[in-house]
Amino acid sequence: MTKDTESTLRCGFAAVVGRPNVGKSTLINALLRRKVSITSPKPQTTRHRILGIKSTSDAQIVFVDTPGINYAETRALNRYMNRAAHGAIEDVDVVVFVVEALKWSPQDQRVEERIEESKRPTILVLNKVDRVRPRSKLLPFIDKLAKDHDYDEIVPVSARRGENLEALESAIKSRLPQSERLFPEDMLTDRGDRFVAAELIREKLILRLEQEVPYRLSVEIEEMVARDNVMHISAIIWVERPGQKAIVIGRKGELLKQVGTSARREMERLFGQRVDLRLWVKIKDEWSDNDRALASLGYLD
Ligand SMILES: Nc1nc2c(ncn2[C@@H]2O[C@H](COP(=O)(O)OP(=O)(O)OP(=O)(O)O)[C@@H](O)[C@H]2O)c(=O)[nH]1
Ligand SMILES: [Mg+2]
Repeated sequence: MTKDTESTLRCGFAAVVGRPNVGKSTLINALLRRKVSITSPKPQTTRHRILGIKSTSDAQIVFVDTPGINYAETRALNRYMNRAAHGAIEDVDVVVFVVEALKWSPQDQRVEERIEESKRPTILVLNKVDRVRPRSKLLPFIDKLAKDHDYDEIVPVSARRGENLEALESAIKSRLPQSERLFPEDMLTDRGDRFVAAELIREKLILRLEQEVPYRLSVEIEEMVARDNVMHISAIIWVERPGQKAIVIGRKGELLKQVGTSARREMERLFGQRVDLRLWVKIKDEWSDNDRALASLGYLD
């Protein structure tokens, strides 16, 4: 590539923010066509800031996935998650504010107020338009939002079906500064294999657990070593109470076994290697409301 084209590259950070469960992580995965962030039908799945890097011939968009902002929960873990999201808003070139099409809740309103304070260029994404029937209902919704707020652009999409993602990508790109690439062209995320492994286990757990249990567990990779062409991984699932431990293990260990099998299969695909996965469930009293326990489990600002 010549110097000339290098200097016309547009590169920068785009934070994807919104209340829990609107589809932020699904959207980033769809834009990258790779899974860099876990997703689930339950709110508060993402707990950290995670970079997803998209390099094309004329741009590099560094998407910042963020935990869903939630002002109702006040546990230490939740405060950590809100800080992670707020911090992302401050540091980026563009804010991609995600809501669900045809829904505008008081929670969305509060997130918007926070974004406004940052004075960053903001693109409003109306996600899940595949659920809107008839589609003509979208127009009045868009008109009203455009009238009441000051967005740089409003883009309806379906992250799940991959609809209208090109329009969103160009809206983001056009608001990035001209600069050299910020990361190597082949780099997809800032997160290493250990983080990815822990997140995949957590995703499989969230999918199978109900009520408060998904929110009271955390996964720690104890060991991850390649030996004889096999990746040996041993992980601890931390919960807060004996009752939660029993639920995670399941009758005759059935739930834990399913989680292990499904996480292992996905790791093998992702790492391109055989995986031997061992899971242990342990109790750490009230870890999710204890700053020191959080830090020791990797929830560090
Ligand atoms: N119908 C439909 N469902 C979607 C779409 N995008 C995401 N979802 C679903 O919405 C749910 C939440 O998706 P996530 O990507 O985990 O949402 P999130 O905003 O990252 O959630 P948190 O990390 O908890 O803040 C999942 O069940 C997704 O499959 C979409 O375009 N259409
Ligand atoms: Mg998420």
